[in-house]
Amino acid sequence: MSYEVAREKYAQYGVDTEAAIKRVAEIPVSINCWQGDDVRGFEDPDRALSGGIMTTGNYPGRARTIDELRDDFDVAAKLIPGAKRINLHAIYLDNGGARVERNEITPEHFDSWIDWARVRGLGIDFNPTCFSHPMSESGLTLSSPDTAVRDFWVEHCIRCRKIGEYIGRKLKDTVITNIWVPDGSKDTPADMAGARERLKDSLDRIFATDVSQEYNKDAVEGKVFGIGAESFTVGSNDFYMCYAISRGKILTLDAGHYHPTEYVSDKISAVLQFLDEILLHVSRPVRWDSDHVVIFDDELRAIAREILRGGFEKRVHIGLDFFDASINRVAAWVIGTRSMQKALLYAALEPSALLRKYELEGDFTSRLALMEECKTLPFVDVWERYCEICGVPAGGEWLDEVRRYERDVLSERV
Ligand code: RNT
Ligand code: ZN
Repeated sequence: MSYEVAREKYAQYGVDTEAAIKRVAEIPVSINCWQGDDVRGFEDPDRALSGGIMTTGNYPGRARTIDELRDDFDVAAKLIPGAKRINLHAIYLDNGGARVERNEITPEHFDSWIDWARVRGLGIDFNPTCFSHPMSESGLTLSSPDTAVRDFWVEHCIRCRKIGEYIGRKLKDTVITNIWVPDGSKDTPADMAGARERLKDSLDRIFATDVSQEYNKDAVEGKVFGIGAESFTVGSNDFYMCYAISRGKILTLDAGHYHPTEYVSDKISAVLQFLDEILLHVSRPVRWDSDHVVIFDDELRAIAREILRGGFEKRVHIGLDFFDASINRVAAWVIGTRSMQKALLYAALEPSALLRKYELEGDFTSRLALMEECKTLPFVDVWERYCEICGVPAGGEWLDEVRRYERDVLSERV
């Protein structure tokens, strides 16, 4: 059998393929629900996406209801190996058809998600939605000079933390509630300090409410720019890095939120010297923060490698963040998440101990030689074995399932 041959080959470098599979199968990947419906949610799906982020494309079959989104997710999840969580945004509430304002959402609006997740053994993560709303139209939310606007979003975020806690308690799990706000400006601001002071103050107010850390952990996500907010981002990387360190919060690193020559893979081991935990938003920026579907590329492999080399699985939470409306959305979920899983397995199969030994000995020739040899080891056979153990299709035949679903279900959505 080809797997046995592969196992032998890896063993020659001191790598135990069975152990690698086991290790990776236990690392949860939080799948972003918003890939399924172009970040619309169910509060008011007709409302345009705003906040400087954008989906492009109009591939048919977008999920329009909570049931459709869940059905689509189920189809995708059956084709993805490994431990899964679902990452929800506040706008994905189950409002039973009634209009519920963001400063009025309650934990009960997520009861049906909890029941749904429980039977599937899925963990849930959560996010306040501080965009796509009249109160965010100015481009500023938590940093707005308008007290009413600020108060509105502070209340929303506090409620979201409580919802996170409620979900965690119900599922006997820890939810990560991640705050990202779109605040910034198209043109050069006159008072950056003022906006940042207001953001800091709003965040402090949000976190002043006591929420059980056992069931909910807070994360904060910065970025570099957004569409229509090219000149200034209030919650920049520096802002949130300092905020997270000084307040003991989880820092979220989104792969699309840095200058094009900066890499999240390089940041992981840096920030973990000072922070207990981080959350990743694994994404694929193409020329800008375009949120393309994640693929098995160099940076994805580097991110996974950095997590596994350091043994940081418990300290680095992996979340995905992409939204592509130009291809089959279920396939997008499968491609993106399988790619993440591939990268994790690929990283787990690295002969890290040997590489480190060469490095410490100053034998950079052997280090480079081994790194290059590893690239062509029979990874596919181990990957197929992993998929087989997880009971999901090993190769491209997963697409047949998605195509069948597209033909029978998605194409009927008009
Ligand atoms: C935006 C941030 C944020 C969003 C999601 C929808 O630039 O990356 O994480 O993509 O919350
Ligand atoms: Zn993100």
